[in-house]
Amino acid sequence: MNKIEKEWWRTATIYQIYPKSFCDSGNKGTGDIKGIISKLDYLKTLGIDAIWLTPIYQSPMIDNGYDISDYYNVNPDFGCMADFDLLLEMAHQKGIRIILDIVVNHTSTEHKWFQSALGNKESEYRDYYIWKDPVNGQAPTNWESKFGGNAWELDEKTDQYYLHLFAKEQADLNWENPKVRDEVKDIISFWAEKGVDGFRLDVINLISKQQDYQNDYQGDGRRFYTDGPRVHEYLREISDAVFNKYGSVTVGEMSSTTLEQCQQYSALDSKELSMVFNFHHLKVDYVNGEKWTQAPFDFLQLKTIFNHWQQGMSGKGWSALFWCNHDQPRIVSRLGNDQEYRVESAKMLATSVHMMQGTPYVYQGEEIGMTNPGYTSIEQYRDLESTNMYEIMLNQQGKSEEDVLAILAQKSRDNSRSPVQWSSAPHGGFTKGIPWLEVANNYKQVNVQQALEDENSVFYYYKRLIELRKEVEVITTGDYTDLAPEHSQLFCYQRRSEEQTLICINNYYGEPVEYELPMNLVIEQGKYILGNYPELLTDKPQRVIKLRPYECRVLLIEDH
Ligand code: TEU
Repeated sequence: MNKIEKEWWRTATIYQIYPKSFCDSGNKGTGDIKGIISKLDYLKTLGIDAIWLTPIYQSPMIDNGYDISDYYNVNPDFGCMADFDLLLEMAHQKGIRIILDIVVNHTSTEHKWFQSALGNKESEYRDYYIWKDPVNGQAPTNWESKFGGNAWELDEKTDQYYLHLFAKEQADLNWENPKVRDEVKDIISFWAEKGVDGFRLDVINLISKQQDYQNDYQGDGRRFYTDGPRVHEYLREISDAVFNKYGSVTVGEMSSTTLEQCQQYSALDSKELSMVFNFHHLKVDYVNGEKWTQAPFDFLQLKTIFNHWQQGMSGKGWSALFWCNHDQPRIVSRLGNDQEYRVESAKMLATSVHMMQGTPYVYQGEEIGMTNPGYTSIEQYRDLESTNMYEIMLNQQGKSEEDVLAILAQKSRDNSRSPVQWSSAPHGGFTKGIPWLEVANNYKQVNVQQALEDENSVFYYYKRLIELRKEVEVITTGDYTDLAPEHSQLFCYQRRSEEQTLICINNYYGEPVEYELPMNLVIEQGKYILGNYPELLTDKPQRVIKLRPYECRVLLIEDH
């Protein structure tokens, strides 16, 4: 595995910023680039190696920037190009790399290409998008948009539909058209030339659609465009032309994908991408794969998925390790205990993925154990997916408003988009104005200022996780074995390399539990290198361990 030592991102930790909710330098009520610049020293203290910025480009913000109308200019809500250039320069001065979000499965319908193509079959940009004639007076296929409703919208002037896998304001690009692929290369090259260090590729495994556009009588249509027929060809083309030319680190967001596909996307020869996000572990609280439901999470399924991917990607591909992002609820509320055991369970959940092989991503606020905001009325929500689904669940599925609001409080993407809580000042110190989205009501207790003043805070625990990845080689190169796959509350796995054995033990529940370490482990040579009940670190490891509620421990055995 000597290739692993070579690339910086194999031992790095990447921090995700959703600019709209990160820090407002003024009183607009929305975050901006100047606000990010003001927090670079905080991020340096945390010890992260790179920042992934979600889209900062010009956009009507229907989908908060994932609907891009101009790839070459900064959204004035966030600032100007000079602000970005300053952020890039100052981040680099502090040894922090910058990764930008590239959304090229679709553009905004406000983009000049789409505006030219709409209502005009002769436009030079018509074939940049996917247009189909009606079938029996209806949409060309029965595919569903991921935000609810049909995935096609009629252009009445030309009596053709255009495809939109997401909102109708997000028109899918036609990657079959080489001019589209050339435009994408130009966009990425523009930002790479400025010194951007890498790119996160939004739903990049959806760009190649099966060209027969048939109805789906078994599902919502995703099987006809997910990991499609030419996706690897397209990625190799872009990689050769741009990513490998600039040495960019790349991470692909893979929607509904498979292990085999991800082994290919992130193969160690980097012909396509450096690494991939997959979401299988974040569907264990879905009922029959349906997100908009309420259910306790399936713990055994979670461990099975982790085992499948850790063992499957070992020596073949490279995973982005994460719990949180701007689309997912806060993990401490979702799988932990955001009340009595908020600190312990936040640390335990972090440990259980940060000791795995891959590159960990920390989402803004996760490092201080931020929780879901607990909204109680639809007026508090801003995300179009959530407001669409509110209407659908209420008016098409017949659910009660009480049930719908309970589901939104658990699953809405706004759960992760409430502003970062910097201090106990009004609105958590996020803005001097009125925030675009309400701050969680626990900001006086849960905030960065409090965390920095508490040596046992979640913040300093994340800082230690980030350091350990650089200090302990087995975390990066070791194999993976689940030591208790059937255990109903313990997630306990082993990482092993030639010189080191690491045991990561996590109690996922609020009840105490005993665990006996396998006899073949020479624990006399071991020492605890991390734990979320601080006093244990001086303990001498015992064969039988008594774990307290949400307790985790990391045991390292140096095999000399
Ligand atoms: O997300 C794609 C994706 O898979 C999620 O949108 C998921 O389908 C959705 O959250 C429903 O659970 C990416 C971006 O991360 C997301 O913010 C964008 O809305 C989406 O693509 C469209 O660009």
